[in-house]
Amino acid sequence: MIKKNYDSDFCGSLPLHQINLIQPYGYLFVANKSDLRIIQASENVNDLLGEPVDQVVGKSLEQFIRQEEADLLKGRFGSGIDEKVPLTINLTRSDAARRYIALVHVKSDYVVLEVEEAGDESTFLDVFQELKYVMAEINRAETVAAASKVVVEQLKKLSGFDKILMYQFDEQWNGTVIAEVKEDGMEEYLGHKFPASDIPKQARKLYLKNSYRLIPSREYTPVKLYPVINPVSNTFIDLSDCNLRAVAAVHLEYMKNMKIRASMSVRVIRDDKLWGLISCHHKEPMYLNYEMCSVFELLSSVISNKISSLESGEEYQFVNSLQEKKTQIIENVYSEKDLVAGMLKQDLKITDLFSAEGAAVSYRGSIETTGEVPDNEELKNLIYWLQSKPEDKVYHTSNLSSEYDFGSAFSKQASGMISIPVNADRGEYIMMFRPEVVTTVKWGGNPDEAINFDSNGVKYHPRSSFGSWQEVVKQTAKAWKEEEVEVAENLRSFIFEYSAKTL
Ligand code: BLA
Repeated sequence: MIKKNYDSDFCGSLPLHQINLIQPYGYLFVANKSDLRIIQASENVNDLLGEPVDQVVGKSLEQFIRQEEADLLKGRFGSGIDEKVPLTINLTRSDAARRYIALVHVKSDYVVLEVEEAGDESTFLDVFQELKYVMAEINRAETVAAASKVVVEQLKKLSGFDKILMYQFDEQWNGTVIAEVKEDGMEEYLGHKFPASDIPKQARKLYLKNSYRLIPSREYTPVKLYPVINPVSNTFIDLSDCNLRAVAAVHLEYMKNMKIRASMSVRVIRDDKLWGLISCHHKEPMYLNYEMCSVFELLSSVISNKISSLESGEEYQFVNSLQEKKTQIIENVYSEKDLVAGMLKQDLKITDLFSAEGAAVSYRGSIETTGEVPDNEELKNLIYWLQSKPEDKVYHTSNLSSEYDFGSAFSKQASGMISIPVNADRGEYIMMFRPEVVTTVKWGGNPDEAINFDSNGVKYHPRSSFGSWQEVVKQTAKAWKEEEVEVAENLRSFIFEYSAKTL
């Protein structure tokens, strides 16, 4: 078990939205909604407009864009859409051939525009056919692994990134690389786990607002905003949904340690929750124009839907088979007119319902068992211990010895336990056991060294190596699924009633 959790404690509390700086691959304007007067802008607007920022601020955006574009922009204000909407603009002051994309964020008091040079007009059409093919390939995949492999391979072809991987979060927000394509000589992360603090919770939360995060070069000079304080809100402007937002220093160092200069990560969402990320690496700086980022965005929603439907399908089948087995066991109890015989003595036993290797039923003064279970004395002591738990709730663990002091003695056959209280006062329980499965977890670098503080205790650094670091996990069984715990709860209600009727 890894010991430290920097996710919620330290890394998770770094404020990302108030960084007040942007990356230099675009320009930022904040303007009044009423007259489009610019109230704040990034200091690099000089490159775009040929006027220093202190002269640009105070003027109206209408002085720089065409009237029809200004009208279109104003038209967006009342739409009620709170997502950033792209708008193509042509700057009247610059080379007429250059088109720009403005990402418009309509806020209650002002509007924020992120401006980037537009790509070649044909870019999207060029990739369109390729995209249709990729979408068909993704949809044909029959497993999450296969769909992930297709998406990383195809995105690598389309974008030219040196490495693309699919990263899936677990319940503790650690993540595992489940698909990877890369150039030769780059470190392999396939099958490796990374601790939650590598992408701490506030960084993960931003993917619910933004479908991707692009860092074209870690060696950039951040651009300040002018004036520093937003004159309407009198605070730093909230940049959380801006693509251009500058990058947290710790992550830039992380990229350096991973030996990459550019990165992009794209969300995979399931049931409104971040399921995973498609992470792209490049050894050299790599800029993707807005059109290409949109391709990633589109494929992110295609793969998200595919993964959702594959997983829902699997869950549906699993729940169905659990329900069928549960019904059969209840029928067995009725036909046998005996709880113990119905659960343990038929072709389909309660161990089959819970994919357990052993079960013990302590009922009406005796303990009957099937399969691999602790010995009788051990079972009795375990029951005393269970009596200290809530009497009206199923208890389950996949690491009994970490919760029950004497559990190590029988962890071979019973590292996992799910127990249904029938009548706790009388020590009546139905217990299912799963054996120990020793596993080796390959981490991308030692997770206990995920963050290292300098001796002054103020400065900190991410780990410097991502080489395979193995953790051997013992005394742990295959985890109980949520659906299995629910079935155990259903069964508890049935047994409770059955037992009351047959007293
Ligand atoms: C951001 N960390 C990220 C991001 C990724 C990772 C994908 C999003 C930005 C990006 O796309 O580059 C991590 N990248 C990974 C992992 C893999 C990968 C795990 O490819 C797996 C192969 N990071 C640390 C520590 C802290 C930390 C110790 O290592 C905190 C103290 C923080 N990571 C951190 C922060 C961000 C981040 C704050 C957000 C950076 C930003 O958006 O400005």
